[in-house]
Amino acid sequence: MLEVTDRDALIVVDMQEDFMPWGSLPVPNADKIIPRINEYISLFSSRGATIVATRDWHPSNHLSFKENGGIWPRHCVQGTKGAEFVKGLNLPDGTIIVSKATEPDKEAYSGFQGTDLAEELQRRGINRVFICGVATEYCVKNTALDAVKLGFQTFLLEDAIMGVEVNPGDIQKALEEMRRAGVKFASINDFSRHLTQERSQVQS
Ligand code: VGL
Ligand code: ZN
Repeated sequence: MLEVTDRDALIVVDMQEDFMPWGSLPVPNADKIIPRINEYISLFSSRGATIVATRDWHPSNHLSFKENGGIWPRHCVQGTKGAEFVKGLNLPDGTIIVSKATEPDKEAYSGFQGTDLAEELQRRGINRVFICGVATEYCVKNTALDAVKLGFQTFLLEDAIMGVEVNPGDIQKALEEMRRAGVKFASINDFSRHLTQERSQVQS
């Protein structure tokens, strides 16, 4: 059983409109994980954990776009509707928003790359991070691998991630790479949610 404490952080990766099935860089079924992510957000909030939301936040001349020689359709351009956090995602007041890949000539798949996220978590005394969101093989994977390298005990919330699977097998490969690096896997039933208290309330 995992008990969430105030030394834990939940990192919600790139749950933005453009990565939804209706967006410009669709991640199939990305919208299906919104309810589960909201469950994690309320669980972690109720235990005083830190909530982080990363966002892909590109300038319109970003090198990752096909029109600029990159491999992706234009997505998550700073200030546009497509860059907004997806409607229905319940980010609480106090969520740390981390914008990444904000410079024209640099790609950054990890939420730790070119940001002050590591310092902010260390300042708060965080020792475990729990990662969910999209896309499994890109921003989720690179954020998790960096978290391990930085010394955080790192958990992948496997029931709250989705991948793009550009090539068949990409998601599976990414999961194996994370596991090999020392990332632990967890899902909602691994967490203690104080059912005893709920039961006693029903009985009384
Ligand atoms: C991502 C492709 C391009 C991601 C970001 O959030 O995983 N993927 N930019
Ligand atoms: Zn991007």
